[in-house]
Amino acid sequence: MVSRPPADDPVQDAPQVGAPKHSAVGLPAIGHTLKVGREQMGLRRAARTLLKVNQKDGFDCPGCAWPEEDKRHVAEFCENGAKAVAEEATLRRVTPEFFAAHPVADLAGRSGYWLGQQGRITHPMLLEEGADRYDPVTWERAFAIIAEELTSLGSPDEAVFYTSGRTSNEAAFLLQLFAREFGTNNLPDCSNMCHESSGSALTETIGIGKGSVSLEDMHRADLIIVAGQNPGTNHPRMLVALEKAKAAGAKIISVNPLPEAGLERFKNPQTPQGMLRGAALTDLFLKIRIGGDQALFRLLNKLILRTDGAVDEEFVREHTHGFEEFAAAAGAADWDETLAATGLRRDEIERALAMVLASERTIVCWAMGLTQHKHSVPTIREVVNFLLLRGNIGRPGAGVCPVRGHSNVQGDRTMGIFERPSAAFLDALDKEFGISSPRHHGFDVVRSIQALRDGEAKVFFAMGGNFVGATPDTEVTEAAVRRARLTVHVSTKLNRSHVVTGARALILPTLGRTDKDVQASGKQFVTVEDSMGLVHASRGNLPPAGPELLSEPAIVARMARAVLGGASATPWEEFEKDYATIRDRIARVVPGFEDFNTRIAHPGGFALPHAPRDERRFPTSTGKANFTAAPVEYPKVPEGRLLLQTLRSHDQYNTTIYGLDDRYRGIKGGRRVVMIHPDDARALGLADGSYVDLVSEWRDGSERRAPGFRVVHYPTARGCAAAYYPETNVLVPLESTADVSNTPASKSVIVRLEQSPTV
Ligand SMILES: Nc1nc2c(c(=O)[nH]1)N[C@H]1C(S)=C(S)[C@@H](COP(=O)(O)OP(=O)(O)OC[C@H]3O[C@@H](n4cnc5c(=O)[nH]c(N)nc54)[C@H](O)[C@@H]3O)O[C@H]1N2
Ligand SMILES: Nc1nc2c(c(=O)[nH]1)N[C@H]1C(S)=C(S)[C@@H](COP(=O)(O)OP(=O)(O)OC[C@H]3O[C@@H](n4cnc5c(=O)[nH]c(N)nc54)[C@H](O)[C@@H]3O)O[C@H]1N2
Ligand SMILES: [Mo]
Repeated sequence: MVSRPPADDPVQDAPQVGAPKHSAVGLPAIGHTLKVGREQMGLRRAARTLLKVNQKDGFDCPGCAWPEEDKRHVAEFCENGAKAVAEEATLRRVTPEFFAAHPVADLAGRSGYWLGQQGRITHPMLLEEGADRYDPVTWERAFAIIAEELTSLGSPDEAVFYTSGRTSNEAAFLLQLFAREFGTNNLPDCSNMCHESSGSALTETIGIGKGSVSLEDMHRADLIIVAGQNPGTNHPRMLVALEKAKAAGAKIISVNPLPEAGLERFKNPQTPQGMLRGAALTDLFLKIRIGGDQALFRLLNKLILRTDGAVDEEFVREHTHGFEEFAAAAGAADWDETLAATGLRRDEIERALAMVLASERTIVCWAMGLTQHKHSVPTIREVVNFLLLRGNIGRPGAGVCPVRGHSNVQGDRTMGIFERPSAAFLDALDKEFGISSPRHHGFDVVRSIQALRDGEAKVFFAMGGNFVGATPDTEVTEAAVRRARLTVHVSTKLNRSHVVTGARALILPTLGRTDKDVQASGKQFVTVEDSMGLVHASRGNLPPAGPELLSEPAIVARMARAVLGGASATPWEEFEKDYATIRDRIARVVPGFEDFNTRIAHPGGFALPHAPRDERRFPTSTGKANFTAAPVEYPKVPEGRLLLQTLRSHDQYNTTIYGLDDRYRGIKGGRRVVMIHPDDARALGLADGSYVDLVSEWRDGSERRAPGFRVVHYPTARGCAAAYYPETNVLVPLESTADVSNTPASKSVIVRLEQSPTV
C-alpha cells in the first residue's frame, strides 16, 4: 500500500534542518504568538480574544487540558494555545461559493494544512449521492436526511457517534443521551486513541480512570517523573508548574527517547528572570528506548523492594491488594534484560533510584509516550505499582498524573461518552429520562473502522474531530468510511474527513469556544473539566463566524427531535433554549455534579470527587489499590529495522497543521522528516539530508509505505525513529493496538527505511 503526499500545496514541503534548541518559550514564543494572532485575526481582535483565554470570566483555551493556576496572569495562555485560538477565531471563511468552486475531488488532492487554512465553515452543506461537490442545504433538510438514514437502519448499532475532545459537557451529555435513546452504545471518542490505556490501567488498579494530583500537589512534590510527554510543545503551561516545583526544591527526571527542549530549560515569559536565563528543569534525563518504560519501572520496583525501609509497609498493608504476587514478579527483574529493553546504562538507573529513594513525595506524569504501545496498559500499571510501593498516592505532593490532551476529553468521558458505560451510569440515565439504554457494549474507534469496513456500520456521525485524519491505517480507514451510507461532521473547520465521505455527506458548521452563544433564554455558557478534575465555565465573546452557525447542543437537540420525534419524552427544545436545564439533569445523573448550576457560578468552578486522592479509598473490585504482576514486555525489532514513533511537531494541533516548522527540534519548512540516531543512520548508509521511504512491516507479512521523508540525524535513542503524525498514520496497521485498551500502537511501528527513488 502506498500513500502519496498531496501535490497541491502552495507551500513546498522542503524541510531545512538546524540544531535542536535546549530551552523552550521565552521571547521567540511571544513573537510567534503575536504573529499568528495578527495574521488570522487582525491586531485588535487578537488582543481582545487572547486576553479572555482561561480567565474566570472568559473561555477555556481549546489548546490543552492542563489546569489554570488559581491566581491568573493577565495572559494565561501559551504560544500554542494562542495558535489554537487564532485558528478558530480566524477571519477567513469557507462559504458556499468556496464549495461551488472546489469539487470534492479537488479538495481531496489538498493537504490537511491547506484545508485548515481556508477558514471557518459558514453554512450547512450537503454532498448528495453521485454529486461532485457540496451544495448548501437548510438545517431542516439536513436533520431530515439524518433522520431518514438513521431510521432506515436494520439496527441502531449500525450507527456510530464519534466525539472529539473539544465538545462541552452539555453537548456531550446530550449526544450520549440521544445515542442511547436511539438504541446504541456506539460512542467512540478520541480518547480511544489517546489516554484509553491510562483509563484502563488506573480503573483496574486505583478504581478511577483519572489523575490523582492537583496543581498544589505539583508544587509540593519532591520528585516529578515526566515520562513519554513533550510539555514544551503540547502542554506549555505545565512548564510553569514544573518551574514552581523546582523553585520549591523538587527534582525532575525526564524519561524520553528524545531530548525535548521544553524539559531541558524553561524561559518563563511571565517573570523577568524567566525571560533572561530561564530555569533548568530536568535533573536526570533517561534517554529510553521506545517501549522500554515497563522494564525500567519494574527494575526500579525490584530495587525499592530490596532497600531496607524503602517500602511504605503500613500503606501496603492497609490499602493494597496483590502485593505478594507483584513482589515475586518484580524480584525476577533482571539487570541485563532491563538494560537491553531500555538502552540505558546501569549508573543512570542507579542515579534514578537514588532520587526515588530520597523523595518523600513523588508524582509521575505521562502522556502519549506511554499510552500508544501494545503493552501500554501493563506499563501504566507498573507505574502504579511504583507509586503504591512508597505510598505515593492519596497524600499531598504525590500521585498519578496522566496529562490529558484535548481540552475537554476528560469531561466528555465523565458525561458518558463511552462505548463501555457502567451499569450504574446507565441505570441513573434510564431513571432520569424514563428510557431503556442498551446494555451491550458499543464500538470503540478501531472497532468502528472495522465495522464500517465490513458493512456492519452504515451511518457515521462525528461531533468534531477529524476521524479519517487522526485514525490509523489511512488507506484501510478511508476505504472503510467510503462504504458508509451517510457521514455527518459537526465542524468548525475543513479537514480530510469532509472529503473522504460516505455515499452522502453533511457538514454541519458549529460554534467554537471563542464564539458567543445566544439562545432563546439569553446568553449561554458551557462547562468543561480539565486534566485534574476541575469543572469550570467557558464563555465565548466573539460574534459567531456566521449567522447560520448552530451550537453543538442545538445541533444534537434538533437532530434528536428529527430522529426520535414524538417517541421521545426528553425535553430537547428546553435543552436547546437554556443549557442550565441540561446541567440540572447532569446534576441528577452524574456523581459529583450535585447542585451543578449553583456550584458552577463560583468563579474558577469546582473539583470533582476522587476517592483515592480525597480519602485514600480505592473503589476497585477488591476495595483496595491493586498491585499487578504482568510479564515484562518490550518491542523486539528485527535486524536492520527501526522502531518508529509518530508524534507532534510544534506547529500542529493533532491533524490541524498551523505551519511547517518544529522550532524546538530545529526543523523548518517541512514535515516529511524522519529523525534517527547518527550511528543508526551510518549503519544503514543514510546520510543526513537523504530521502527515504518509510515501510512498515506487520506480523501478518503486510507492508505499508509512506514515501519521501528527509533523513535528519538526531540525538534520539539508538534503534528508534520519530516522524510526524498524521502523515505517518498510513504506516500503523489497524490491528496493531494496545492489549486491553485497544488504542492504536502509534508509538511503536516497526519500519525499514528504503532510499527514495523519487527525490
Ligand atoms: N500544541 C499542541 N498541543 C497539544 C496537541 C497538539 O497536537 N499540539 N495535542 C493534544 C493532545 S490530543 C494530546 S493527547 C497531547 C499529546 O501530548 P504528548 O504526549 O506530549 O504528544 P506527542 O507528540 O505524541 O509526544 C509524545 C512524547 O513521548 C515520547 N515518547 C515516544 N515513545 C516513548 C516511549 O516509548 N517511552 C517514553 N518514555 N517516551 C516516549 C516522545 O519522544 C514525545 O516526547 O497534547 C495535547 N496538546
Ligand atoms: N499516528 C498517530 N495518530 C494519532 C496520535 C498520535 O500520536 N499518532 N494521537 C491520537 C490522539 S492523542 C488524538 S486525541 C487523536 C485526535 O483526533 P481528533 O480529535 O479526531 O482530531 P483533531 O485533529 O483534534 O480534530 C480537528 C478538527 O476538529 C474540528 N473542531 C475544532 N474545534 C471544534 C469545536 O469546537 N467543535 C467542533 N464540533 N469541531 C471542532 C475541526 O473541524 C478540526 O479540523 O488523534 C490520534 N491519532
Ligand atoms: Mo489526545
